[in-house]
Amino acid sequence: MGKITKVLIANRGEIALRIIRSCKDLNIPTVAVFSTADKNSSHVAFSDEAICIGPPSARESYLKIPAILTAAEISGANAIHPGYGFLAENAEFAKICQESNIVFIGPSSDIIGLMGNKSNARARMLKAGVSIVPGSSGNIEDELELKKIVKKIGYPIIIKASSGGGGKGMRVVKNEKDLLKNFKMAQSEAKNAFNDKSVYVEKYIEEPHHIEVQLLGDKHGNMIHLGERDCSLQRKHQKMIEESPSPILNDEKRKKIIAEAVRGAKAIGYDSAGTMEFIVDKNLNYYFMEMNTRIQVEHTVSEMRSGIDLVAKQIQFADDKKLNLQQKDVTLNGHAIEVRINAEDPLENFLPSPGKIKNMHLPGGFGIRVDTFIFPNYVISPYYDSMIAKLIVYGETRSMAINRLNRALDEFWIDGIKTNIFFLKELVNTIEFKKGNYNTHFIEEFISKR
Ligand code: MV4
Repeated sequence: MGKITKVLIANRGEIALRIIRSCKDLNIPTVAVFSTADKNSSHVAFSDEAICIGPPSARESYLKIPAILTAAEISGANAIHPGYGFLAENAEFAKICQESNIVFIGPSSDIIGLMGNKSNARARMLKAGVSIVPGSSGNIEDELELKKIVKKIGYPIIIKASSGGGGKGMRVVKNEKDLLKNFKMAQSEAKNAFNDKSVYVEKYIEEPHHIEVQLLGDKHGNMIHLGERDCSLQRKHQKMIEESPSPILNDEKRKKIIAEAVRGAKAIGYDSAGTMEFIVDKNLNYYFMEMNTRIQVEHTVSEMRSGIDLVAKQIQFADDKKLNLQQKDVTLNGHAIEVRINAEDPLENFLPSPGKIKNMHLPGGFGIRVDTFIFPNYVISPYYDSMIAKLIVYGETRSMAINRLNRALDEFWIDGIKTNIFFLKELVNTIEFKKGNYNTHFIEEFISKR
């Protein structure tokens, strides 16, 4: 029991620190890896050991598999947590870890590979009895097949890259005259971006909600869920606000979506923390879209409602430990909302705003959690993602959570760089947000009207 003796964190920023904290709670020593741009970063300061793995460019550091494996070998780490982004959903990396006798903290390489191909994931979920968006039963090979499918489901349709996901390489087609042109463009974009030209087709759902279910499975066949999150408030496929429970679901629909998510994950023997993503239309018809096989940015929302440390569970399950709770032991309390604080300028089309933080103040008090790696005099690097903090609030009710979110945003100040804090304040005080009356297009509409 307990083969994991030291964890290497193959990531940076807030999630690296988040993972270090759970390791400390579990009494597991940690090894940070860092690029030269991150030598003064919090994850380096708060890990037990730290190893420089390369220059600033992610390709030459956080994405460089040989450098990371060498760091594991030098430090004697026998497990790697990939966080999110970078190598988190790289099936090849998970496989190499396995072959090197290093525990990859996540699901097996095979599962990452299966769910990483969005068209195969669809087919697998259909087989498991999960409702999927009407569309092609696999990749679309030629124009004849394309026309047959479109005739069956009708316009509008969306063409997606099989190796894509998270919004990359998608094209919406509204009528016949644009069909072939878009099909060819989607194929060549997919080839360029993912080195795989395969695409598939779905009925395009207008004004949808993006609702996802948090799952937790161990290697002994046990699986629980921690409810859903509504992640519809996003801009250019970057989520900005996530909340749980979803303001649009009634208890009956919620139960059904969650039951399908659990069924789908059980069907593939899923054995880590994972998320089933659904798209939900105005009439609350819901369809499976993708499965994320990593810990997500917004996992904290579910932690806030359940009191369960998802990262600790991930580590324990990778270490073969059994889930020590049943679904009936999980209570999902009240309402939680997360907002992402980014170093960017909402008045300049959200242009990244790296630079030195002169001074800052973080909010606190009852019902507030801030996950961040920043501190006064820290220099935000231009090389990485612009997300610098997550603010998560809890309230007994949605309106209490929104009040508390306002209180916390008022206390949150960062001097020296531009951030989206004022934009978030405007957004959470719109009538639409307060009513829970929004969909995936809301932020773009809000921007064009302000
Ligand atoms: C869709 C969709 C409508 N219908 N699929 C966006 C993220 C990725 N997980 C899939 N996404 C979507 N898939 C069907 N069948 C709408 C989106 C979508 C979107 C699409 C185009 C432009 C902006 C969008 C914003 C949010 C969601």
